[in-house]
Amino acid sequence: METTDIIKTQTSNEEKYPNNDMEIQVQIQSLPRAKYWVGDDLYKFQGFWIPTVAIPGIIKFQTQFKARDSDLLVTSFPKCGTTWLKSLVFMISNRSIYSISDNPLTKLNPHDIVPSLEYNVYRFKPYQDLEILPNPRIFSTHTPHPLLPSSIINSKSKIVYMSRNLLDQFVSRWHFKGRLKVQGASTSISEAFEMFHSGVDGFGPSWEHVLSYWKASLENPNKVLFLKYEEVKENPTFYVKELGDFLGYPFSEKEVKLGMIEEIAKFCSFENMKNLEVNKSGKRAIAHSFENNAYFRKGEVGDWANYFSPSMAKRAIKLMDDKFSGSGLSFKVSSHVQSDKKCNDLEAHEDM
Ligand code: PAP
Repeated sequence: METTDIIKTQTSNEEKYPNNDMEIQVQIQSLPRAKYWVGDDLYKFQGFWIPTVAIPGIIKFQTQFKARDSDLLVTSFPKCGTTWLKSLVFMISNRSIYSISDNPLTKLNPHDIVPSLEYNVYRFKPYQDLEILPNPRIFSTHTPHPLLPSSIINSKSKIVYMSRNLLDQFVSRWHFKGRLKVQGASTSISEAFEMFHSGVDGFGPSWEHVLSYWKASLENPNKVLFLKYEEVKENPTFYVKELGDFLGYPFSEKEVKLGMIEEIAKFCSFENMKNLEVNKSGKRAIAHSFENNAYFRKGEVGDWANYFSPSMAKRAIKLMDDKFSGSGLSFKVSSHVQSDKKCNDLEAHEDM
């Protein structure tokens, strides 16, 4: 089955069979609930705040997914670089099939090539027959690590996680919300920030999500590769090679000499992906209402500084420092200055 056929099936299923499984709906109604600033309400599901619409898909993912050892799983907290990681994983693992100039990413948005398990594969029914998909199957999920099905944990499938400093993540989500015509459009950035800061956040608390994959990567580095957006941005070729090794698609000497690593890094770069016609003017093949260009905004490190008040910035940096303290995890928050200096600058600014 070709990628385009899979999309056609999913698209028609989405229209014909909205997920209205009564048993799951009843289960959801008994969970703690919170209003959210990005669309539908959140429910506290197995310890995390999950958007209503994603819960049925996660439950079915947990109970029905049968992992293959060759499966590749793209994982992330929303707005941390999922789209980018999908392109990289797809290009690296399919480079023997497609040329750089004529590959499916030139015609489809990365989200339509690498489907989300909770939002696409298991959200609608009848479900896509995953058994007929060729190896390597590549899926994505925002599901926190502790909620992943045992089938994935017990298989030799590979998990790659893209993390990002949470200040840029928040700003990216803030803008994305503006692109979706969703409820909560009247929420101010400072109100949204309070929810982010309290941990009542889609798939959050964000830091719990990040830490869950961070710990899994430390415990099992051959199974979980933990990447940071800021580092991949700084040295994409290094990480293309690293991903090739980790995923089981190492680059041969010949490929290295031919510049294949650089070509893939360049193809998947923000500038190239944003300017592909499909991403400039197309709409999602699976979720029709989404314009592809909503996934390519600025692609920078440190854009939060254009939106945060000094006190928001101070609180967010402190939050990250507190939550990640002792874990060995830290993030670069700016392309110019380090976090300590940024904090000092902010303090000076606020004292004025
Ligand atoms: P998702 O969770 O909805 O899938 P995700 O792809 O994780 O979104 O995040 C989108 C962010 O990644 C955007 O960041 P920004 O709002 O700060 O600009 C988007 O611009 C950025 N992005 C998308 N593609 C790339 C890429 N190829 N390289 C770097 N950043 C990218």
